Amino acid sequence: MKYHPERFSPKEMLKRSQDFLEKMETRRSVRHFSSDEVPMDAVVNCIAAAGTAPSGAHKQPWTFCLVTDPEIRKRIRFAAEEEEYRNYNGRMSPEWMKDLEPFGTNEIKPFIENAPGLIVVFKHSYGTDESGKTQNYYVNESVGIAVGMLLTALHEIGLVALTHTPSPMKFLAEILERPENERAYLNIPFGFPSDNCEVPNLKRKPISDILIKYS
Ligand code: IYR
Repeated sequence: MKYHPERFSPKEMLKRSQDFLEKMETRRSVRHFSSDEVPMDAVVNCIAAAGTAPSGAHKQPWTFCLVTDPEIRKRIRFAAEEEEYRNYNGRMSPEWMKDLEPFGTNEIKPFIENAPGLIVVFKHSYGTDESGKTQNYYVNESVGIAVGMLLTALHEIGLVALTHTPSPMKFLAEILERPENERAYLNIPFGFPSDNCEVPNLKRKPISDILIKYS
C-alpha cells in the first residue's frame, strides 16, 4: 500500500516543531481535579489516537478502560490506598521517600474518586486466539508509546492527567474483571485542574543535557 503523508517546507517544519515544543512544555502532571464535566467523546478520540501507536508485530497489546462509574471508583480507591499505605510505610526506600518530598504525595488518593474519570491501561502479556496463547512482542515499549500518545492527545484538548502507579496493581485487573493475559500498566485520572491547583516548580533538563549528536 502506498503511503504519502503531508510534507512541509524546512521553514514550516521549524515553525511547527517550535509550536509543538511550546505546547508540550506546558504539560504537567496534575493531582487536583475540578468536578467540571468533560466531553467523554473527546476522551474516547484521545484513546483512539493512542491506539494508533506502533507496536511489536502490530499486536496492539493494550486495553484502555474508561472508568466513570462511582461505585467502581470507590473500590479502586480503597484498594489503591491500601497498597499505597504499604508503599509509604515500609515498601519504598528512604531515598525514594525523600525523592518524592517535592511532590507532597501520600497514600491518600481522592483524585481516584473525584476526577471526572480514570483511564486504566492494561498491557497484554500475551494474546489469545481459538488455539490458545499467542505471542506478543516488546509489550512494555508498545504500551509505553501508546500512553505517551494518550497523554499528548489529552493535553492537546486541554485536559490534565496523572500517571498513577499504585503498585502492585493486580487489584485493578480484579476489580475491572480483565482476563488473565491483561496486566495493569497505569492508572490515568484525567479532567480539568481544580481552581486552586498547584504543581511543583520543576525544571526540565535542557536539550544540551539530553541530546548527544554524532555528526
Ligand atoms: N505510587 C505512589 C508513589 C509515587 C511514586 C513515584 I516514582 C512518583 O513519581 C509519585 C508517587 C503514589 O502515587 O503516591
